[in-house]
Amino acid sequence: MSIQPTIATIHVPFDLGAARRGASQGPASILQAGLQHHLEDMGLTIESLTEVGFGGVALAPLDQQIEAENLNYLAEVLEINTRLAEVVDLAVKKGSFPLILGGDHSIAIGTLAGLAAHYRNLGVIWIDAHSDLNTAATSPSGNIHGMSLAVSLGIGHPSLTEINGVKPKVKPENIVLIGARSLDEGEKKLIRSLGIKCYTMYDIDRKGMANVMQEAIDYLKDRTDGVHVSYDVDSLDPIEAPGTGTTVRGGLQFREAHLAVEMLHESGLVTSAEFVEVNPLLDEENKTSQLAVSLISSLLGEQIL
Ligand code: HAR
Ligand code: MN
Ligand code: MN
Ligand code: MN
Repeated sequence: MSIQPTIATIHVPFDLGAARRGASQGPASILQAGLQHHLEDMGLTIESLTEVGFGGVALAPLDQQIEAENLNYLAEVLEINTRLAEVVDLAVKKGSFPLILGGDHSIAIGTLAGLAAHYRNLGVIWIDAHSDLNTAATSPSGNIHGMSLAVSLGIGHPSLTEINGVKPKVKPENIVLIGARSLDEGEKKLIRSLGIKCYTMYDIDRKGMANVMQEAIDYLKDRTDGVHVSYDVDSLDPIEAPGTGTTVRGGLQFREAHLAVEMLHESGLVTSAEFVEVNPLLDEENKTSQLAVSLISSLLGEQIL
């Protein structure tokens, strides 16, 4: 980002894609941890915040029911993501940098649906303990936050894969997974059969984060015309990020997590980002929300010196 665009902050207080409630309070908590001031101090222009939600504390059950097996809250996930796609699409049209705050990771469906029409080859860096490549057939839980990347590849319930028309939203060769350490059998098969680039925790241990990120950046820079960073905070070790619904031991350390986004900023490739799965109800003294603020700032160019 050589010319700093305006940041369009989009809040998505939604958690019905996840197993546990609370990620819906993620955006408010990240805001309370000082995001706005922090970004303003960095000299960034923040566009007035947009909220995509059901507006209200409790979610009124939708009238609409969709017949579907092992797809929890499909109607609600569809509704939120349809609306989110429109808001993201508008932000890109205005020339802003969309910064989406989740919410559980099912909202990546709407984010990518909103971005898709604007790029011929959108790159996606998916930083996550999981790959979110399940389908209703392979998911052990039926929770759609574990399926959002598959949906964006065009694999999943048609109501979801068809949001905003364009399908698929992203091509397998334009995706890089970083931090994976909890993959279901069906997901492993899909990663292998589609040849998706995947840096597991093993790879990060062996090569070091600096090498992994350099490889990821070199891989994406010639083949993509924009890069979206989808940052699931459960990629971090639970010691650093306890406030998230599906923690997995053996994750990214604080500096590894920051180095990844610092290098992404430096690459100049990043055109949008989302930070998801912050669950303040499970957090310890707002540690995870503060971490999110710090990671977002680094991705947007905050430097140590
Ligand atoms: N793979 C498991 C499932 O599909 C767990 C998904 C976990 N949640 C996330 N995704 N936070 O990144 O149910
Ligand atoms: Mn700071
Ligand atoms: Mn995820
Ligand atoms: Mn995850």
